[in-house]
Amino acid sequence: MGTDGISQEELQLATRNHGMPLELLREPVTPIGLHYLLVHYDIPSVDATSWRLEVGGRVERAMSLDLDELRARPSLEVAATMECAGNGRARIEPRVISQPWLSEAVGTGLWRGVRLADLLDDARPRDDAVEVLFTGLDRGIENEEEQFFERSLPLEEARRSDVLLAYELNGAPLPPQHGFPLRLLVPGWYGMTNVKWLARITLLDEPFDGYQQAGGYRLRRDADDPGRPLTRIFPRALLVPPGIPEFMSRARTVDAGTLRLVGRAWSGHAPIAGVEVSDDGGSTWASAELEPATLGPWAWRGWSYDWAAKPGEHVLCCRARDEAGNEQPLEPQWNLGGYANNAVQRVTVTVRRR
Ligand SMILES: Nc1nc2c(c(=O)[nH]1)N[C@H]1C(S)=C(S)[C@@H](COP(=O)(O)O)O[C@H]1N2
Ligand SMILES: [Mo]
Repeated sequence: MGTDGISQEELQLATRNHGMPLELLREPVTPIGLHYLLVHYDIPSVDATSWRLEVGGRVERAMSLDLDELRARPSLEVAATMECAGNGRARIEPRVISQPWLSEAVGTGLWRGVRLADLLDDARPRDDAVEVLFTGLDRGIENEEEQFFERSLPLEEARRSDVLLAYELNGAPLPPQHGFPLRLLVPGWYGMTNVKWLARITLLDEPFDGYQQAGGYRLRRDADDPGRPLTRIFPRALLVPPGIPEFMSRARTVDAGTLRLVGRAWSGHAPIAGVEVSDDGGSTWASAELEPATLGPWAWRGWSYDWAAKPGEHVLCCRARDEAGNEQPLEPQWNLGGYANNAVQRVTVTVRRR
């Protein structure tokens, strides 16, 4: 990362929006309060008794549901790893100014709610409906445009059987910061897809071209490039930083001997096919052992590797590849928004003699 100090604006974003402390990678499910957080505008104040979800647009039967009516419907729980599309941005050069994530914008939750597909079946989309727009209650100004936070999904994707309107996280009502009383959950897609504080679902007969779809969250070379939209999460592996940290640098110190390195790996494109570990900054690699996918297909996979830690300085790295053939690059790739940087993690470790 560049050595320039970060700007006041980046600091403001970084203190409002926190990452998951990497030691929490030890937990298969991220405790509430330690899941990463990203809020573009303000956390809205929501009165649960007057709140309603409106479903309309290109449907035969518009609907309006309160929280009790939603909770009375059949529900299911999905374990999903969520990651911000901007994760890794602070390691891209030249620097891209926005939320300066290093690699901690991730977490795994047990999300419970109703199937979006069931609700859509009841609302009966018209033949000309092509997209579903999700509108949150939070309002702000971005790119000089006043807006509610809203994003769309192709109708086909919205009808996937694991796409939820979630009202619980880890067995408790959604906390205010994660979208109380209701949020969208699209397992496998980058974080911005999962619209929080959901108020309205609108079936559209043409693609949505609002800011969060047409301006933000696209891989663009420059300001003239319309770019490609970000959708599914590219693979990443992270390791629990071993040993103890130095306060300022967070460089690690461990004792010589056999040390079990553990971490987790995920991809929104396909199941994880393998994880490799390097102790020399990425010159040589060895395979880690994958744990079974006990949390289901949308949650990260645990992995471990028994490292023969020899005295000296080492740079530990890990990298994942998925069954679709996506593999983490060694170096970041620049793009205008600083998105989807899944270059391998590097952890500096000093091994001391016992
Ligand atoms: N209404 C609304 N939904 C939103 C956002 C937002 O600012 N407003 N941020 C999005 C982004 S960019 C991310 S990465 C995820 C973060 O979800 P979390 O804060 O619950 O981890 O929520 C998404 N949903
Ligand atoms: Mo995000």
